[in-house]
Amino acid sequence: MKRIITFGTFDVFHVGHVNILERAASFGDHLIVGVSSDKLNFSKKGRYPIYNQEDRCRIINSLRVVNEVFIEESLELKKEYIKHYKADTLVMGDDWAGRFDWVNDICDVIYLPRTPSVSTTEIIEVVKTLR
Ligand code: C2G
Repeated sequence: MKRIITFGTFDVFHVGHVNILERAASFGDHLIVGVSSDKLNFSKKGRYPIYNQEDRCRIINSLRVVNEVFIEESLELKKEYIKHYKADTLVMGDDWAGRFDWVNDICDVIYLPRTPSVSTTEIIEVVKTLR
């Protein structure tokens, strides 16, 4: 039984998120998702997500390929989360390529190509122009 872990904000859920979660799930038998907290998002991006962390967790938890969800409070706690959830493999999109290699002494690290031409930021920009 192989356990996969991945992390993300997954704000304004879109098909790029579906793709990475389905591909992450295909590497093992059990997919655990760390959903970045509202506070963590504010500290990284200088704004709060559109959907709050409870709603983002509910959306991720409702997906067929996802087995477990928790709130990720800090990027530095990766190893603690990996150990706590007994993950064998960390999967991330390649916008994070190389950034989590420091956990590779306790699990495998795989970066998958991002889905082109879709992002939460772009969706927000497009919605802003509608009237
Ligand atoms: N993603 C993707 N294709 C897109 C958009 C996103 O494959 N077009 C992937 C990202 O690479 C990431 C996941 O979807 O693996 C979640 O993306 P975000 O919600 O943007 O996550 P982020 O804010 O980068 O948080 O601990 C890590 C972080 O908290 C990641």
